[in-house]
Formats: sequence, C-alpha cells, structure tokens
Amino acid sequence: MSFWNREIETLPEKELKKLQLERLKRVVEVVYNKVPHYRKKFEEAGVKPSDIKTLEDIVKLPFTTKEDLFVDYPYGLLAVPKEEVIRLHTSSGTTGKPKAIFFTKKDIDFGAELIARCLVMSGTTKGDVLQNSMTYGLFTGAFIMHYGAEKVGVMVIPAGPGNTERQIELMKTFGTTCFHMTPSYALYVASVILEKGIDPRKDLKIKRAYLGAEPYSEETRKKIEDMLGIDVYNCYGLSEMGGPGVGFECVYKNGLHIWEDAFLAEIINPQTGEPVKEGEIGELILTSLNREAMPLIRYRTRDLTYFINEPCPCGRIHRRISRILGRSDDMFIVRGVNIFPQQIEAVLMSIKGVAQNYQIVLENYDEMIVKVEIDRDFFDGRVERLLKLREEIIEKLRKTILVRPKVELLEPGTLPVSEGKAKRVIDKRTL
Ligand code: DLL
Repeated sequence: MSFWNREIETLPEKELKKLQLERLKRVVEVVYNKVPHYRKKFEEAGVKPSDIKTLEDIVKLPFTTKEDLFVDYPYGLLAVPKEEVIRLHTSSGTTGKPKAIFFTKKDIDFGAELIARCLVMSGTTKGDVLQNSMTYGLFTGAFIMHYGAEKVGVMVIPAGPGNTERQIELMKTFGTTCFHMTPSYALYVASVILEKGIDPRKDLKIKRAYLGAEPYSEETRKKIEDMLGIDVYNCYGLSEMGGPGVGFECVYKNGLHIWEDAFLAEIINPQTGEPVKEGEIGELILTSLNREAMPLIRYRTRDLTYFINEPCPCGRIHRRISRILGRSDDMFIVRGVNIFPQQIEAVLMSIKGVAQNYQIVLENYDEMIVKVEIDRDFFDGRVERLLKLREEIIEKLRKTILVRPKVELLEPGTLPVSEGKAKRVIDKRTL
C-alpha cells in the first residue's frame, strides 16, 4: 500500500480528532476576529469561540450557505489581507454572479498536497502520465489536480477539455497512463476511442481515470471501466473548499475518504438541520480546517451522501462517504414523485444496448421524456428489436422512479456532447 503522507493518513483516530479540534478552535477564532460577517452571524447565534471546547460543540455554530458568499461580495469573507491572496477561482455556475473563492499561496500548496495523497492512494506514482482534461481557467478542477500531480512527479499533459480527436492523439502519442475529466465527457471519449477501432487494452497505456465534478452512478463507473479496461476512481470536491481532492477513493473503491485533517464533515437532515442517525443519507456539511484566505464554517454543500463507518482495508483512518447521490437542488418532481437524475442514469447505464448520452426533458402537464442514445447497430432496420429495447428501458425506469416516462431512442451523436459538467435535465415547465 502506498502513501504520500503516511503519518497523517494513518494517524490514529484519537490523534486525528485532537488535531481536528485544535484546528477547529483556531479557524473559529480567526473568522470571529477577521471576518465581520462571521462575527455578526456568531453574535446572532449567541456563540463565541470560547464555546467550542469539543468537536461536538460545532453544532453550536451557524451554517454558512451559498447566500453568505454573496454578502459583501466579492471580498467580504476574506480572513487575510487582500495582498496575501494570490489566486481567484470561481464556481462553475453558469448563471448570475459566480461564487468567488480566494487562495493564499499556502492554500494552493495544501490543495496540491491533498491531491498528491489522492493520486498515490490510488496507485499513481512518479513515471505516470496524467492527461488533465478538465477546464483550465476560473474552474478549480484542472489547476489543483495539475499541481498535485506535479508534486508526485507525474508528467502532466495540460490538455484541457474538448477536441476529442486531439485528446485521443495525445493519449496515443505520449502514452497517457491516467486521465482526469468529468464522467459525462469520459463516456463520450471512450465511445469515440472504440468507434475509431482503437483497442484501448492494446493500443493505449491508460490504467486509471479520475472522474468527478458531477454526480455519476456506479453503473456509469462500470461502463467506462469495461469500455476501456481501466480503473475509475471517484474524485469529489467543490470550489468553496479549494476544489478537487476533498474526498477521493482508494484502491478499494468503496467510498471516498474525506481528508479529515483538512475538513470537518457532518451529515445533516437538510430540512431540519439536525445531524442524521449513523449511516443515514443527508446533506454533507463541511468546515475547512486549514484554509487561510477564505475559511468556511459548516458550509452547506447541498450534496447528499452518507458516512461509511467501517474501517477501510487500505489502513487510512480518514472517514469515508458514499459517492454523492445527488444534490438536494438537483431533485425534480414529476407527478408528485421526487426524482434524482442519477436514478435515471443508473438504470440507463445498466441496460445493454444503451450508449453514452442521455437527456431528461420535462414538459408541461408533467410529461417526462427520456432521450437516450443507443448503440448504432440497433438502427439496422429491425424495428421489433428497437421497440423491445424501448419497452425494456421504460419498464426498468418505471420500476425505479415510479413514473412511466416517454422514451426516445436516438442514434449516437444526436445529443449535445458535454466536455465539462453535463446538463442532463431540461425543465421546460419553468421556462
Ligand atoms: O467541481 C471541483 C472538482 C473538480 C471536483 C474536479 C472534482 C474534480 P465546483 O464547480 O464548485 O467544483 O462544483 C462542486 O460539483 O458540490 C458537487 O455537487 C459536484 N461534484 C463535484 N465532484 C463530484 C463527484 C468542482 N465526484 C459541486 N460526484 C459539488 C458527485 C460532484 N458530484
């Protein structure tokens, strides 16, 4: 088993908790003294830094919501003088003002340290070639991964997303051994590799992929793994906590280790704000314990998950969460039933004949249409076969989501390709 920072990664639970408490006390003190917005919130909640005596006392502190990031925007939550800030990143929101997230030099270095742990934990070492196909720019995804990989001594190809032909050329020419992209784009790239008649097991050197930045199901992971003959590792993060590498899978692929020396994680019932019972699904709340420029206290991620409390065979003490099951704001309601896009994705990706791309369209009168691309050989004129596949998809979806959708079968390449985060749901009901 390889470790980047064995000491911290295997720190006994008691010591890890002691470290967390020290850091929690420090960060609470810092935001109370340096960030007027936090002082005001703490005062409104009737809590002072000296009230934090144990880790459990964290529940006395108020939550930070997305809305808080827009109070005194953009610099209002800075906990250091502006001259200490060396980088701005923003969230990937496509509408309105983006969330502005600032980094000191130490924040960037620490983000890279966390990624270094993540890469080594899943088997990447010096000598590997990482094709980084996330967007370089305001998005945190590419840069933080890039720095972490360089720290490990990996050769990074800063490919950025898109231009799929070129992505594949780079993989072939430079012997890419691992790549980093969104799962929706990975599905597409894998399909193009196969369509071009390239045998990924023989003609390419890829061993693993790091996929994240959007939710995906276990079925999608398996599909990409089977298509390319590689291991896919789930990488979770958010700009507000410094980008990718907040949670990451080890070689056992049985949940994502949250780096607990860096983040204090809680899971709450999103309606009541109370902690859920052990192992129950709820909203992930994160407190950054080590970020300098813009530490956040009890940040409401909106991401739904649960804690996996059994020890991991990899030996890391840092607790695991399940893959993100959806965002509380991703959920949509059709005919009174709550549905997450990922439920639909999981069903589709488990059906033989379904290709890589799909879209969910919601129309007036609560009509749900699932548009799904299927393998090209289904369009050989055998209508019966097509109808049978369509019926299978409808039936399997109905069993899972309890609503009978309309299903449109499309040829590969019909739906828009996403090179970053995919937009899966088009809700025309609100337009
Ligand atoms: O997506 C950071 C990132 C970059 C993570 C590269 C992983 C890889 P944001 O643009 O701020 O930052 O979006 C954060 O994306 O709250 C989740 O809802 C979603 N998300 C990120 N990773 C995963 C994942 C980056 N592995 C938001 N599974 C988060 C499910 C994910 N959802």
